[in-house]
Amino acid sequence: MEATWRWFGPKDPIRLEEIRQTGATGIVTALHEVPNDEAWSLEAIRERKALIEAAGLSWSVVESVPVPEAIKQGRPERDALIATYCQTLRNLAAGGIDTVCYNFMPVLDWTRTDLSWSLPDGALALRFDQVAFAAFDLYLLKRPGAEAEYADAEKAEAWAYLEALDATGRDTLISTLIAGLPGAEEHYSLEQFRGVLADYADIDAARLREHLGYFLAAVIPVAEEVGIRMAIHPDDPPRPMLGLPRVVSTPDDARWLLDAVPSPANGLTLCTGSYGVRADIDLADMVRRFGPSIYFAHLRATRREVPDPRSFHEAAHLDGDVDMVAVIAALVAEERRREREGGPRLPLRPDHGHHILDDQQRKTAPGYPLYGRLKGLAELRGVEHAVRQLT
Ligand code: DNO
Repeated sequence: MEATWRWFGPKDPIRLEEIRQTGATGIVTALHEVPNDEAWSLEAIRERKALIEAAGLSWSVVESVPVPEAIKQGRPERDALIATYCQTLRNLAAGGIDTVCYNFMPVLDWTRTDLSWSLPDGALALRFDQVAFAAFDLYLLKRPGAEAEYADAEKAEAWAYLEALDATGRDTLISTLIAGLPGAEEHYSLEQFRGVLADYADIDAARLREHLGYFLAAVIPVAEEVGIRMAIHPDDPPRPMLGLPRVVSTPDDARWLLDAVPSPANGLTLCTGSYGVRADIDLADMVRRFGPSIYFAHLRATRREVPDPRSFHEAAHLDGDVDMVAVIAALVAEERRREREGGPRLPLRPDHGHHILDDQQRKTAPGYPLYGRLKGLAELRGVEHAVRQLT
């Protein structure tokens, strides 16, 4: 498998020369500076690729070509935006890039309530606290209809949580949830956020799935024609949020997606951190079931909390609820099949990492520190190495 590393472009405080020493050989990046409704030019793609190659690395995966909200909402302007999306895919293929990660989460990309939660050893982790989330939903966002979705005990707990926060704490919670985490290209104020939630008033899971199907029917044939593999990233967390539907949360959703437009260009990102939040998903089994359609892997672990398993924090890569050794063993088996039958190597990246050691002095994006990810990658590569040797 190809070890890769997410790099946010020339503005990333972690330099390509440093990434070269992590053990990664591939880069995962995007032209983050291009607005979501514009095509990426071939020239800009070539320029970014040359920069990466000058550092002795290769551009393995695009993460992400973002899907504009109007496409997710099925608005009339979606056809023009889908044409722009396809142009980006054509330009990426012409530039020599063949794997594209994307997601179809309405409004929000990945979501956490705390970006620097202290672990007993002093490492800082990302966390999703259901109580903080409810406090935001009920008393800061004041979402219409929210009151009816929570039990009285949950409301009381959320209220107590809110009361304990000062003004700065409340602002931090709001911006953590809606101002956009790295890689999420949409950023909202509370007012804008209420507006965009209202745009989804009539969009339930069935309609969102229709919009996803419409997008796939238009985009996958173009991707197939130019030789791009599309790898959809699952919802994070994998469940509906704030009254918004989500349709890429389970193995059944993945099956639906692959069957909607069967094509070698239509595939998955296996994110063990996102799918792994659900206790009902066996990730190694998912690899065995969907192996040939997995075009990219995000390896990361979360730990569900007690008493409410909807709360979780990001654990060390080998120390969460997911059986990472079993997942890597299944991925190695799939990789060997590809070696025999001639398929693309699987790019994987250590997804997220704790902020440890000097990470706590350097200003890197939440979840994307240097040493924390380096440690995660070293552990994952160690497991892969051992699995390969012993099986
Ligand atoms: C978070 C990332 C996501 C991911 C997108 C893919 O760390 O895994 O932002 O890049 O959902 O489109």
